[in-house]
Amino acid sequence: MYTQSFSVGDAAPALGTAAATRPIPFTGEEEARKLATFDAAIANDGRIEPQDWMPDAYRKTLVRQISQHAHSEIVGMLPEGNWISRAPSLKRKAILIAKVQDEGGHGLYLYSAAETLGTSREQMLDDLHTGRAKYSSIFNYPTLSWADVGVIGWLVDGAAIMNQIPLCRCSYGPYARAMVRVCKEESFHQRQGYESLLVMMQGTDAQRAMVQDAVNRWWWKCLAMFGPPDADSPNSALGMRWGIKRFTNDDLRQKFVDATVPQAKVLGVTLPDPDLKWNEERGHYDYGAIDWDEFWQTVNGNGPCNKERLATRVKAHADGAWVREAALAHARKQAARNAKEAA
Ligand code: FAQ
Repeated sequence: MYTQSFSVGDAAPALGTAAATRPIPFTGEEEARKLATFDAAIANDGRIEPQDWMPDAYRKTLVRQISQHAHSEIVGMLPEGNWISRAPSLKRKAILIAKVQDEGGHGLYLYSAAETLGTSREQMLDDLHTGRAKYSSIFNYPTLSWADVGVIGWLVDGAAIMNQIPLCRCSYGPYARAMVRVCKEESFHQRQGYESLLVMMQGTDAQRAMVQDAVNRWWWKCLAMFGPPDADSPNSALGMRWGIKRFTNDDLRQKFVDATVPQAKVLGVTLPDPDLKWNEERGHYDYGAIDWDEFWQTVNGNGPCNKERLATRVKAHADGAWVREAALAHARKQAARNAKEAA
């Protein structure tokens, strides 16, 4: 998927090497020219590719956002993965396995996209495993019932799509291209969640109560997923100026609320917000206050499942060491065989 991005001339330093990431020692005039080319590409809604010059701060913000996004996809496999062995039918189990596998794939595309910026996967994983890197707050809450799996599909994937569709137009080519496929898959994830909830809502009173309970527990966490309010979002201004983000956190949150209220009506559930009402003047739904203290507690490592999630990822990485070693040994053997045959 990213091969065209790696298509740089022989003289260029290999991506991921110190030479690739070191700022080029421009003369003042050269630097101004490179910056003008970059600014013009952004202004014309063009794409920046890995081999193009880019300001260090642009590179840094992309590595931060894309790697956090990749970590979210990988950690995001855990809450739903918890239900694979307990899915209520073979059909639901097959769907859930496929969905969780898709999330793993999204993480891998995204790590590849971040690697094109000169940061190694080992570095990114180390940042995650040592708690230096963030991942989405939403994956630090427990999945207590089967209805949680449907609600994650409907609301968490729904929120993820709302945030990620504009990222298909992100100014950084490899990220934008990765997001096209991710969004197509997330859209299936959202629909399977909604469909599974529709079935439960046509079932028994106990099933309906289970769905309502799951909606009550996840609704506010999904609204917080879009990130802090615009006034408290330090990265938004530059992200918007550089065409990385196309909408602010609050704009995307509002779009999500507006799209979800009619879906909740069709489903027959109540969204747990007494202040949720249509505002004729604004042409949007008003909604109540989000608990930002709880959000920051969770982002800073003190949510209900943070420690468990991180410990699971660290263990999975350690348990997979032999696979990585075997793959490397196989690659070395193959390279030696190819070299021998070529000689
Ligand atoms: N959780 O200045 P802003 C998914 C941090 S994928 C944790 O507004 P920005 C698929 C933020 O990093 C879900 N931290 O930051 C799936 C920053 O900290 P830093 C993930 C958060 O970057 C579904 C600080 O707060 N999606 O769900 C959160 O401009 C189902 C200040 O914030 C993406 O990553 C949060 N919710 O905007 C998988 C999409 N929000 O880095 C499995 C790409 C904010 O300065 C099952 N990312 N923070 O230390 C983005 O669009 C942006 O990065 C935002 C944050 C919107 C998340």
